[in-house]
Amino acid sequence: MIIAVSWLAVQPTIATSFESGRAEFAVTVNDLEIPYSVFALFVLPGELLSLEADGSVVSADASQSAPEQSALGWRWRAPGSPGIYRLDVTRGGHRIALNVFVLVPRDRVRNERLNDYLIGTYPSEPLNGNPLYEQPDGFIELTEANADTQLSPHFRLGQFPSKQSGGYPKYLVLREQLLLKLELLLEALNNDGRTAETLTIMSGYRTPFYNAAIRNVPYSRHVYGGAADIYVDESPRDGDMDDLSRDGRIDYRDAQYLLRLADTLFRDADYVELRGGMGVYRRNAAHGPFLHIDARQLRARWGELP
Ligand SMILES: [Ca+2]
Ligand SMILES: [Ca+2]
Repeated sequence: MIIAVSWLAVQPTIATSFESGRAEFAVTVNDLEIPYSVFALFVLPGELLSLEADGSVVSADASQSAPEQSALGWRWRAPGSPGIYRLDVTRGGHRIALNVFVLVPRDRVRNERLNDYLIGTYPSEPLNGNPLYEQPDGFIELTEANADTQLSPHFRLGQFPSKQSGGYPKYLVLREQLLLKLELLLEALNNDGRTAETLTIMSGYRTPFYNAAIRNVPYSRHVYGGAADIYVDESPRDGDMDDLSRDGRIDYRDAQYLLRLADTLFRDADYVELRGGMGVYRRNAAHGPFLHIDARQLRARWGELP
């Protein structure tokens, strides 16, 4: 008994147990199933959303148009002005909060800038005619005031902007499928005994301007809001990857650990829509080891593979 007490006494601060943020039910928005208690949607001004939920859909703000229910499900027309709006989906005592970002339309970009923020120029034609590589229809406006807005249970808007210099407002593009992938991977990580509250987004969205400045290929998934370069930085929280592989070293093998975890997870037939690319990167002078992950719907693997 004495031994047990002293063993407890030397335990480091016990991390709070991970909560997945999964809701008691799911809502399907424009064919995308969302199983989380909070999630973001990115829509154009006046866009009509179709929601299927075994519950009620209500506007959190009475000044917004009210969702309408028909035999086909719920429909809601987004407001005409860019901003963040709230829809609540409720069932019994449970709720899914949808943070709806009404985008600033692309036609407001002038001379490669949106307000003063440098966007650059997108390729005029999508890659191989693939609609995933069409110029984005609009941009999320990021301000100091809305940077903490939750996009999903463990990710916030302020984690994703392009790493270029320049003040607020900033503008970015994100795809809901990327957020789903990141949440699922984070949950798998915690289920595998690596307690983490979020993934560190080393690079999320990149403007075409910034992407060209770092000499990346023009059709990078980052410029379409569908990719993130990630690492896990929880213990120690030192701006570098953690020893996920538990071999006493911080190197590309820790990114390989993440790749293996994601590979197993997204092999599941339920996640066929979330298929995509992954690349393992070694440490260099500019960054530590990391994993690139995207939702390009085609399987691709590169870098230092396991
Ligand atoms: Ca670390
Ligand atoms: Ca390691």
